[in-house]
Amino acid sequence: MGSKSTNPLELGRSLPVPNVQELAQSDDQIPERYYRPEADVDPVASIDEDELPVIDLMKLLNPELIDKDELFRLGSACREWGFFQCVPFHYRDTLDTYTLKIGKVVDCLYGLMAEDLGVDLQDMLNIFRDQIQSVRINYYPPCKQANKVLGLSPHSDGIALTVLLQANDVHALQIKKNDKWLLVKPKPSALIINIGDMMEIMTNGKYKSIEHRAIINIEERLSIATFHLPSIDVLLRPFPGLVNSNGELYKTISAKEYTREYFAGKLNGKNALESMKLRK
Ligand SMILES: O=C(O)CCC(=O)C(=O)O
Repeated sequence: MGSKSTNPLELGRSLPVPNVQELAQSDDQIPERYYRPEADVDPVASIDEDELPVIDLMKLLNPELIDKDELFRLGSACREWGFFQCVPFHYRDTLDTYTLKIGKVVDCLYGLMAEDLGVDLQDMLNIFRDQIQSVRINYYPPCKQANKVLGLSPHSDGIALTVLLQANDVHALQIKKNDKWLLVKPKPSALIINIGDMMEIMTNGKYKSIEHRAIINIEERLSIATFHLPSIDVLLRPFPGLVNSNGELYKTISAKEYTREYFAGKLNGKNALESMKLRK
């Protein structure tokens, strides 16, 4: 299983934005499009309410010596949180080497997820044989009116698995948990992993693709998101064995069509995934 660097841009892309570095340096008013009054009033979880599950990759890397408790924790994180942090990870590379290493971490996670779900490993490997990897570098400028704007609107990811690295020590990622926004404070050198919409469909809703957003701070912030999805011709449908008496919960759709629909929806909460549900 390897990651293929295909350019999926012809299927859609994030909205183009003006140069935010210039914007941050100017004393102009914040443009209307960035104002998000709800950012200031949405319910936010209290600081110590919860911590994103931490998974120790070292305990899971050797297939002969997998720590079953750690595997159980990984499975629960995917089912109950849709997000977890992986330690340890040391980032001192060029972007090329970094994405290559991330592809390997992700391949390893697919194998572990197959084991957790009771899915045939070969079925999982077949889906991701020619997987596509794409990278987005997010720059969030410093802002004096940080509480009035959002850096990234609430959305779930329209892919299978995302790996996020917060490149400096400014916290801004918030995930929706129990109807409140919970601020993620990753451990030093942790990768943040989240389940995307395609994985939720393929696991028939067992793993959760969770809404998240990024706030703005008075300090600048940089994050690197690496997205992984199956080859665009793959049909997204539940793995055999994950459909119980409730049947399939989502429409069957190709990765290509789902990607088109996702981008047409313009980062709007979980709308794209909701529209795939067979029962509301
Ligand atoms: O910068 C972050 O923490 C969130 C990034 C993100 O959600 C994305 O790029 O889709």
